[in-house]
Amino acid sequence: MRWAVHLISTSLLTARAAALWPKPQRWERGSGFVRLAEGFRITSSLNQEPPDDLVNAIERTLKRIEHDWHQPLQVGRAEPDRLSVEAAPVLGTLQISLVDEAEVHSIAFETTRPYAQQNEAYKLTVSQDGVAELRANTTLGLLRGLETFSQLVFTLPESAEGRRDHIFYLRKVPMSIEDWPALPHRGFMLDTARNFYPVDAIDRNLQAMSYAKLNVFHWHVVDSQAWPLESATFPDLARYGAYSQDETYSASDVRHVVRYAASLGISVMLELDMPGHTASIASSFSDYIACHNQRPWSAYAAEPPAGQIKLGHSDAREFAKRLMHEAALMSSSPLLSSGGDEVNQRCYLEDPDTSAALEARNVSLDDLLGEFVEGVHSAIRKQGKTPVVWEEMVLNHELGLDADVVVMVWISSANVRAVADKGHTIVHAASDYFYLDCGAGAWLGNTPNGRSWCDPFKSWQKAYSFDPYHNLTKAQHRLVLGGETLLWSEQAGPENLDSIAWPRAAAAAEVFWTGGSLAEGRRRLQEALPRLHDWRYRAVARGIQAIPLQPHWCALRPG
Ligand code: CP6
Repeated sequence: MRWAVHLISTSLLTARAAALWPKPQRWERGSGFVRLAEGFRITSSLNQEPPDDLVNAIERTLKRIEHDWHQPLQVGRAEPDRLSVEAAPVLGTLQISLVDEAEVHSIAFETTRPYAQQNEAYKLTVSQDGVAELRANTTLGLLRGLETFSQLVFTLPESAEGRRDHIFYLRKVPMSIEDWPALPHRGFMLDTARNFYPVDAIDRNLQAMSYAKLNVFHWHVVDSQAWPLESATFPDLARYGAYSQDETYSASDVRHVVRYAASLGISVMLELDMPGHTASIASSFSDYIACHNQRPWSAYAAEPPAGQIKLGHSDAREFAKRLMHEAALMSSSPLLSSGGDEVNQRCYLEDPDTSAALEARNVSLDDLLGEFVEGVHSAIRKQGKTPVVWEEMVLNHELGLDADVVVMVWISSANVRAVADKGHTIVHAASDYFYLDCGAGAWLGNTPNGRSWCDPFKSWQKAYSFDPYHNLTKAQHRLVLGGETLLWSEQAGPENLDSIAWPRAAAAAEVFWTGGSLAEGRRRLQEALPRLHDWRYRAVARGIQAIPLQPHWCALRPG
């Protein structure tokens, strides 16, 4: 009897793959397993003291292994065979090393480099002779490898005799992983202006991002409804523009977020969306804002309240440049966004200041807009950063922006080609794949049938089916920098952040890490589901209220 059980459970153990998310580029697997030694350690074989943030990452990984308490997805309620795991070879250490020790930098420093100089690649091997090895070119690569290692560890359920002592084990050994991201920009955009998110919610989201190897926190921090960002240069902005004085981000809050993100290998890309989406500036600097609160709002803005920075107003221009300068000093990403979406023409044409400037100088509205954007971008470049804009800045206006300006394509994935044809670097942010909800559409129900154009609810499968190179020529592939999942917050806040974002945002994370397309067969939906289901359980164990993808025990795969 015991013999029969042994056979069945061994086949269970070996039949089911180890689950990693995102999937590594190269992943060779054996069919054995190893048990973690009681005193399992992660050791550095660097000749020098590892940077503090790497030491912290190692300690976090060890804690995570103990706390995940993760059992593999199982068919029915059958248990893996405890005896065979107990008898498996023991893994005593994970040894980490850098390929070249000439330049050892903190993880935080690595996240601030231009993308061409960022390196997240790593190699991880687990043998049955007691040692696992993790090697990378950078501490950032080591961090990614530590995340991978933590996802390889499973915990044996309590035995039939009710024994609850921990046994941690790795399956599919010997294993060799060689991994690197297909694309350098893998982001999550959070809008903290429509509803406020306390810093602890942002921290939690950063953690979830790191579990999926996302590396950019795109912080859409202010908008027309509220200005929660405290500025040292213009303190009145948040004093009068925030929802309340309890709902602001102080300089030290921002420093905390930037530092915490950096420790997780995430850079913070701030966005100060302008000149549209800026009505909240009118609470403190009303002279700088055109068409503030003008009605009907739908004639003057994409969503209420209306208000845009006056393009021809020299003080307003100087104000915008100084703000952007301050944002550059606060943030860590090599990129900084000046927004530029949904600029409303009528707002400007009916504004006395702007129309006077147009007439006096005999220039077009796009001329003024171009001067405004150039001014703001020069402030960004002076700090060594690259400007980012929403697609309208190159598709709907003739501004003559430099080719190095990064363009976020959001209105439709169909617009990617037009942006590439203009030679701009692209970040995918298409509402038809990567919007977690439909922003103002979800709030105002802005069509006669009550639906917005980006309905319906998009499943994780929808994001997963995206091909980053769709409709681009081979020569244009180099223009694709990456992509983001976006959470607009007209109908989101800390209460539903986890459940609206996770695990859906992890699907996009794998698209941009692993690359390829469903058509090519590099990624497959059927193969992905059990791995993503597994990732979701780990996320829950780690404190993220991610929603289920299927029934707990369902062993069926679609198709
Ligand atoms: N706010 C800002 C928004 C949106 C954008 N910018 C938005 C537009 C359409 C949809 C969802 C969100 N709410 N500042 C567009 C980039 Cl469907």
